[in-house]
This record gives sequence, structure tokens and C-alpha cells, in this order.
Amino acid sequence: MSTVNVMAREIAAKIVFYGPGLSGKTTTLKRIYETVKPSLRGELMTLPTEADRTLFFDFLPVRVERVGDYALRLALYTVPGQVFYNATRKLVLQGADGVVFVADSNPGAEDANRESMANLEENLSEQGIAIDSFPLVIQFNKRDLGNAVPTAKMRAALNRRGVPDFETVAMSGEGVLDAMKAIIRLVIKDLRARKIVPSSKPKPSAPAHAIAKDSGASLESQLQEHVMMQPAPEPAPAPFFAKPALGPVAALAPAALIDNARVAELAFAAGDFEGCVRTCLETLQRGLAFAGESSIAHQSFLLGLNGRDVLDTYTRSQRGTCNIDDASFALFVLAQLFVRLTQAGLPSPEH
Ligand SMILES: Nc1nc2c(ncn2[C@@H]2O[C@H](COP(=O)(O)OP(=O)(O)OP(=O)(O)O)[C@@H](O)[C@H]2O)c(=O)[nH]1
Ligand SMILES: [Mg+2]
Repeated sequence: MSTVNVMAREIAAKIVFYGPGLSGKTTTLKRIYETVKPSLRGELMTLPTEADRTLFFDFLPVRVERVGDYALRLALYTVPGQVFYNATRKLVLQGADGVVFVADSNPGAEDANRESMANLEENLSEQGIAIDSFPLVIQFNKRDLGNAVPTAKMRAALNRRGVPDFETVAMSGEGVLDAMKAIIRLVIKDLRARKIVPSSKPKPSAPAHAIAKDSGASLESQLQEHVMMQPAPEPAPAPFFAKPALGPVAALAPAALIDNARVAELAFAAGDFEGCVRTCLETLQRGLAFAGESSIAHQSFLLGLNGRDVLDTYTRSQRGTCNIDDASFALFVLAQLFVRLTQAGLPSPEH
């Protein structure tokens, strides 16, 4: 999703913190938030459940004043690690320029770490990206645990490719910025290799590796100088975290469809109206199926849903491009379906 504005000499890059549930992704983002100069960071948005599990994603915008000749804007996201939020993970991962994989050093998490890495590989490959050539760094987090799995063992299981890896304690912030600087370096290098970003000061005769090294060094000093001047304060429950309410449609959804409804709402918020309508349609089909196997018209009738609205949603999706009205309409019909399902007591507990 990197965008480069050559006139304004500005790069925007998206970095996603990925990993199994409870590995420390949200904690890592909070430490980064606390470390970046207030003038260079936006608001940290988190959407935790009561048990502090990420439901949707966390988001932190950070501005790096200059990287070489360019200003760099970073959008840092975390995914929800819990297995059943894969639809959300895929969406958050879309257009990522780099990933920080946060692995859990707890011995009980070894399988979950491997499964999450496999899930990352699969979700990237669905986007046509091979993980082996994608900017990736790994945090071996929770190194403070007395019974932490030896780093060599974790490296053998998760890092056969030999990407930069770091022992971290997200609770205290140890190692977190080193991992972040490493992923920024890799992302910039990748953008330069793909000629999305020109080298800062091209030297006609300089070999490629010399330019990369040079840009890495200047990036390092720029980051040090402009962004990470503040010592990490003691971790504390932070009152400044915005807690946006559940989207109005997701809030009505039966548990089995909450994740899909969120995806539709996020697509809407991101201006991806076609994605929103498409997700609404898929969710409508799944929701209607709770009324039993029959035609969509019959399912709509059984649920007391206006069949013309459902048909209209299909028609709008067929038009090629969808606008904000189409997406709003699709979300509205989805909300109607959720209300009808609740009234009908569906899905029944055996679903
Ligand atoms: N001991 C220890 N605990 C940690 C560390 N980092 C995070 N934790 C704890 O692990 C738990 C989960 O941390 P989160 O940051 O919410 O984990 P997450 O990866 O965002 O989890 P999901 O949102 O469910 O995917 C919390 O209780 C944290 O306090 C660490 O470095 N050491
Ligand atoms: Mg989280």
C-alpha cells in the first residue's frame, strides 16, 4: 500500500504486526506509541474486548521527518491473533509493505507460533506475495519469562529464511524499537529495489549494495534523531487510547458473522465500496442460509426480509463500480438481516 508523492517527496508505508493470540502485538504497539515524539505520532486506536484481546486491529500513524530526501509516514497496524479472526487478518494485511512477526516465547505457544507463521504465508500468497522475498522481521517476545523457549529453538522453527530477529520484552519495551527500525530499513530497501522510491542521492558509479548501505545508515540516524528521542516511560494503563465503539452493523451481528460484518465496515471506512458490497453480499448469503436451504427469495420471505432490498444489493454489486450509496445500502440490508435473525432466534445454538 506504499504510496509515494514525488512532488511532496513523501512516502507512506504500511507495517503490520502479525502473530498468534496473546503474543504481545498490541503491547508492542503501545510501547512504540510511548516512545515516539508526541508531535510525530497520531492517536493510537485500539479496539480490545473486555479481556484485552484485539477484536479488529490497532492502528498507529507515525511520521518520520526525513529519510534521505523523503518524509516518511508509517501506518502501523496489529492484527487480531485469535484463530477465528482470519478474515480480519487478511483485510488488515492487504497492501502491507512489511510485517513484524511477534512470536510468543511461552513454551505453550510453540504450535500457535508455527501455525500463525503458516497463516501469514498463506494470507500473503493469496495476495500474490511470496513470504520469502517479503520484508519481514521477527520478535521473539516475552523473553522475560523464566521458562522461555530457547531462542535457537524458536529460530529453527520460525526463521529458516534468516530474516532479522530480535529478543524482545514488549512489557518493558526491550528490543521493540530495534525490530521496528529493522523493518523500516527493509521496507525502504524493498521500495528502492522495486524503484518505487528513488535512491536518496544516486551516485552514478555506486554499486547497488553501497547505495542500500548508505541509505540504511542515514535512515538509522534519521530515526534516532527525529523519532525515538523519548526514553520509554514505565508501562501504565494509558488513558489516551481511543476505544472506538463497535461499528453499528457488527454490533447487531450474530457471533458467527461479527467478523464478516467488521470486514464490511472496515472496507467502507477505507473507501473500498466494492469490497464492502461484496462482503455484505457474502455475509447476506451466509446469514440467509440460517433460514434453511432454499432460494434466496424464499429465505428472505421466511425471515421477513424485504426481498427487493436483497435483490437490489445484488444488482448494485453487478454494476462494475460501487459508490458510497451502494455500500451504505448493502450495510443497511445486512443490518436488517441481523435484526430479523435475532427476532427469529437464529442461528440456533447447534449452528
Ligand atoms: N511476560 C510478558 N508478558 C507480555 C509481554 N508482552 C505482552 N505480554 C502480555 O501478554 C498478554 C497479551 O498481550 P497483547 O499485547 O494483548 O497480545 P496480542 O498479541 O495483541 O493478542 P491478540 O490481540 O489477542 O492477538 C498481555 O497480558 C500482556 O501484558 C512480554 O514481553 N512479557
Ligand atoms: Mg492485540
